[in-house]
Amino acid sequence: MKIFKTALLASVAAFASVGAAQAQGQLNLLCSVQVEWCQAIATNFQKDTGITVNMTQKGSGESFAQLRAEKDNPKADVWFGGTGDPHLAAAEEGLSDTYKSALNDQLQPWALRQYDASKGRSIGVYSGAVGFGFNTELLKKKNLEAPKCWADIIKPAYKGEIQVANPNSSGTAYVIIATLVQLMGEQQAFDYMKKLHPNISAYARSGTGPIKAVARGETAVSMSFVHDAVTESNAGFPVSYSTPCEGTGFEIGSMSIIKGTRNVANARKFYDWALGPEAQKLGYTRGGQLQMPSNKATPLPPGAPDLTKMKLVEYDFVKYGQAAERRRLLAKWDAEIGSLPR
Ligand code: S7P
Repeated sequence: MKIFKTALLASVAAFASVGAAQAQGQLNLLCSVQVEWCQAIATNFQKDTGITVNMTQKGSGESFAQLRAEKDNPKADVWFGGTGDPHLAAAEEGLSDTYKSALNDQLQPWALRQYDASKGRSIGVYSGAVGFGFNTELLKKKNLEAPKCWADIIKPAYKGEIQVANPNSSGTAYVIIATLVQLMGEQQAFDYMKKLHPNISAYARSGTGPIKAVARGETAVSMSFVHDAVTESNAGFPVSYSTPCEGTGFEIGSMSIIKGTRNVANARKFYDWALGPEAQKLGYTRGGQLQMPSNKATPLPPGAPDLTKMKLVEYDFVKYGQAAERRRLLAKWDAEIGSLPR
């Protein structure tokens, strides 16, 4: 977890002379995208509005756990980013509040599906697909083919060569499990994960851990969001990606206002700002992130995976976002996969 007081950032110090005189209060932002993007939105929102942003960065699974723990005394005002399923579970558990932005009609239909599924307590801000990230140099050195299909990565040739996150702490890993269940059927998906287990060298804490391990050459293959593979490749690492030939799942990266926030007006201001076309460009232009933005007027970043060209499952966000379904699948994963000997 990283905590940032945006007022301390140099870029905001420059703004201080303009805006400090009309201080507009505070916003406590819980942010579940990569830290570069979190810092960019915190800095730019503060610059645009004069509202001081206190930003904490955590993955989606960990943010959800924090919100649950703080239910009676929430510290965060807005939760920005992270996979959609825990946002839906948070909505169902009464951890987030309803809000209808005037910008809803500028958004992609999938972003509004999240709004409808959460009964107005969450909205889609970006989307990204599940796939395989791989280190092209390491694969070559180990004489391994780049995986193309789910069927490939259970082959004995990949023994100990793959990393994925642990679904208890990672929203990304939960999306992967829900994808497999929807693609194969539940029992077949768990049988598949049992076959996959010997090929997994580590179940990482965060969803982006495995692709970073791929970039550093610590593992050959990751199960990840494929936009994160492009980010690593753009940073100069020998990383590429594929999306499974049988079809794959995707996230609706989401945003929610926290129930009981003491800064409701600032939370709503941030929510509207973050749905706007200019703010949505910051993920790529300032954060180097390559998700598909939810505002129709924001172009797909250059080189970003295009979900409209992929074979995607009909992801049932309502079912797999239900708190009870999430708990059930996680318990089953613990009992049948997480407990397997290593
Ligand atoms: O920003 C990259 C990204 O992959 O990280 C988000 C998410 O917080 C990952 O959380 P977990 O560590 O819980 O898996 C994704 O929504 C996003 O696309």
